[in-house]
Amino acid sequence: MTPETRTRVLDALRRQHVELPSWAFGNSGTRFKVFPQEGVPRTPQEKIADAATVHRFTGVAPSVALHIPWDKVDDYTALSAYAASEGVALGAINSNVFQDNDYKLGSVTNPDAGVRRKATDHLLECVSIMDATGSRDLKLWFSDGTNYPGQDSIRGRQDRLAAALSEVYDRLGDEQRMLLEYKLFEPAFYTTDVPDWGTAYAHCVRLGEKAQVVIDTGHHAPGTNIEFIVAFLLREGKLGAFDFNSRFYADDDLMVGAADPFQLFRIMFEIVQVGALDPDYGIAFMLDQCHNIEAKIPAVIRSVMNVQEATAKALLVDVEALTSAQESGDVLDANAVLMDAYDTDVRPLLRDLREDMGLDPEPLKAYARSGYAEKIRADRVGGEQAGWGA
Ligand code: PSV
Ligand code: MN
Ligand code: MN
Repeated sequence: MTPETRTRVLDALRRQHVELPSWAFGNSGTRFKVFPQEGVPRTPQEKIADAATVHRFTGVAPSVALHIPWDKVDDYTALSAYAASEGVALGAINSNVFQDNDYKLGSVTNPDAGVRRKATDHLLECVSIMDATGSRDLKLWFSDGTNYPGQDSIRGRQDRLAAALSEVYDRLGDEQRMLLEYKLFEPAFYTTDVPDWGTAYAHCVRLGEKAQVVIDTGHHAPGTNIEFIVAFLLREGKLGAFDFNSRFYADDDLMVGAADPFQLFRIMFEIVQVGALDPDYGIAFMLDQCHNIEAKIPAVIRSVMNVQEATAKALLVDVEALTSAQESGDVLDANAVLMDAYDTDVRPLLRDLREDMGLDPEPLKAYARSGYAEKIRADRVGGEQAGWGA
């Protein structure tokens, strides 16, 4: 690696931002069992404190996304000030129109106008919360869909979705954005109203430039080429954010980079090629994970490190050599250039980066030594521990 390459790569990595989800710190599980862990946060403030701890050890996770109402408080301005006092900012506001009994047949696409009104009002309330927290992004995911052919009109539901999105879009401030997340299936099993990037993209194009698509890496059919979607949306200026996680089967929400580090590298390569890693480009790189059996804070630290490793490898691709191999039609050489970068052990480089940033080069070991885990275990007794959904 030339000194120039090293400087370029380190500079880019120093500026990288990964946003943490508040819900990753709460108890979670499957529909079969939630295994509670000791020391788990009881309040939004404690979730923020845990996220800030991850930032203290990694240096690249300076914001935390909230989920409403899981992180409901009376005073969001005060919550924002609390986050700042812990050294982090509040990031995307995730709406939740999937956990009320009213939403059995859908939220904004429900055949009942009253339910649609309630769901849309929640989304509008989330924009008011963004006004108070200073958040830029409203993240929308709809569990809406149907289970049986004939259950409802596919076209009618698209019309209802478009109407709700447009009402919320009109409420956005100049600096605010709407991020629309798609998901192939679950909880609906026959049709999902926003099942894929094409549907999300089409709604966002109609809405306008403040609407962009979220790619949750776990929300595709097996074998889907996610980096193609990344490249396409980047080209159209419609990629707003990622929900990073990894999966072996469906929406597994495992640690990003655990199941398929090569896929993460390929995604990050599409990002770095157009300079979209820089926070000023406007893409939010968030995690959306649930740590069901592993310790939560170390799992989030590990995830951030996995994103950094994939990014470092992507930044190391010799683009000149790659372009020349591509232009001369040398398929094997082009592939070899990419694989050379992927096969590089970037861990020493990342250790140097952390030392440069005044951090311990080994975040997981430093966290284990810090005593934070013991402290939260001792402190957080009594009260109700937060869980996925509480
Ligand atoms: C849905 O599966 C999803 O990915 C959405 O982003 C939700 O807001 C999130 O999970 C909750 O974990
Ligand atoms: Mn998600
Ligand atoms: Mn998901």
